[in-house]
Amino acid sequence: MNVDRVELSLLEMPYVHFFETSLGREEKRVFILVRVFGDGICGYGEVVADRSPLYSYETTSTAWAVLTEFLIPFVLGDSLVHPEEFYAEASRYKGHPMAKAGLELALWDLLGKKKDLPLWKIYGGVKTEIPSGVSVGIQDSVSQLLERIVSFLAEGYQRIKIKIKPEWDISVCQEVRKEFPDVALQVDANGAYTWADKEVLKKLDVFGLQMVEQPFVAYDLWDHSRLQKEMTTPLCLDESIVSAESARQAHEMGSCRIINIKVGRVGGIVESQKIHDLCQEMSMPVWCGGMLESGIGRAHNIHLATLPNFRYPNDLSASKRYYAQDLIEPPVDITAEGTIQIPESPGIGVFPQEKRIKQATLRHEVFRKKTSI
Ligand code: OSB
Ligand code: MG
Repeated sequence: MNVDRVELSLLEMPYVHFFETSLGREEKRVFILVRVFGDGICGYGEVVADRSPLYSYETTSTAWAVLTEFLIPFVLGDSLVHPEEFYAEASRYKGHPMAKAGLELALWDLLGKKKDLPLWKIYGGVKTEIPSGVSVGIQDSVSQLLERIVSFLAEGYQRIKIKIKPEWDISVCQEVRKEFPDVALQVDANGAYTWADKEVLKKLDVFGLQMVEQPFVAYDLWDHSRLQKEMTTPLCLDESIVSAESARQAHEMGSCRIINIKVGRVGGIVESQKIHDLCQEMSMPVWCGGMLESGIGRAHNIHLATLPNFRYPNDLSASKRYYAQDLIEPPVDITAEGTIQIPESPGIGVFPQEKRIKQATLRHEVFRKKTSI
């Protein structure tokens, strides 16, 4: 695949409703959109890094710098760039998985469009629809949380995930369970607890949760393994799993029983597939997490989530749950059964709306192949 031009755009999109986790409250999303051009075709990718290093150390500024200085020059070199080749080359550089993933995703979209195949077929996906869950942030009051859950359930979502943090945990779960005794429910702490909170966390076992996501800080596989031994509810790791190797180690240590795969967190589709395949061998189910992506990043996630070992509802919700107007047509919608149908058009299978992208753009830069005379 010949790439003759790469474009980066910094976009800002307001959420329809603020999103609060143990990391803080956000009213809008700032992220980088990557476009790669080759033979007149454009491939799109999204870098999920945020403005601030809260979820992980990456930011829009660090990703912009790593893309500009290291990753884009490789893609614009004179070789033909297959996304797997890009993955191998990008792996020489330490860290910065979100920057790497954004460009790799754009190359996959370009490849799909060139081959005239939707990405799920290239990845070996096996599903024509995937189950949809919704991640509900911390609200100003429990009654507001309950109201939001009612409306999401009415839309058909198959499971509810609520964000927890110290002081917004046990009593909130109690209220939610009282109101919705049978709903598929899970919680996500984004690393807000420490071993000293073990007794509080163990109390979560009474609520029949599908899983408890990332109670401790990302690097801490050890305390997760100690906690998992004392809890009946499966632990699910998000931030801790950064590669297939860390997935194997988490499995061997018994640090979790379920893994959340995010393309950005692990550095791209190739690494995501490695994690998926390894987890399948280890009988560890996975599901697809989200980073409140625009429809472009979400479309990429949807194709990935068609692989067979994605066995729980994903954090892949309808476009309108995040943004008043998404960047793609058609928007992502969920069926009455709470599923998302997989697009059949080539590449990401949905159509980015350049006019809307332009309206949301704060900064734009074009990188071209150096032409030799
Ligand atoms: O931990 O899963 C998380 C959003 C931003 C950062 C971290 C997380 C989340 C979500 C939202 O839970 C999932 C979604 O995109 O719907
Ligand atoms: Mg999470």
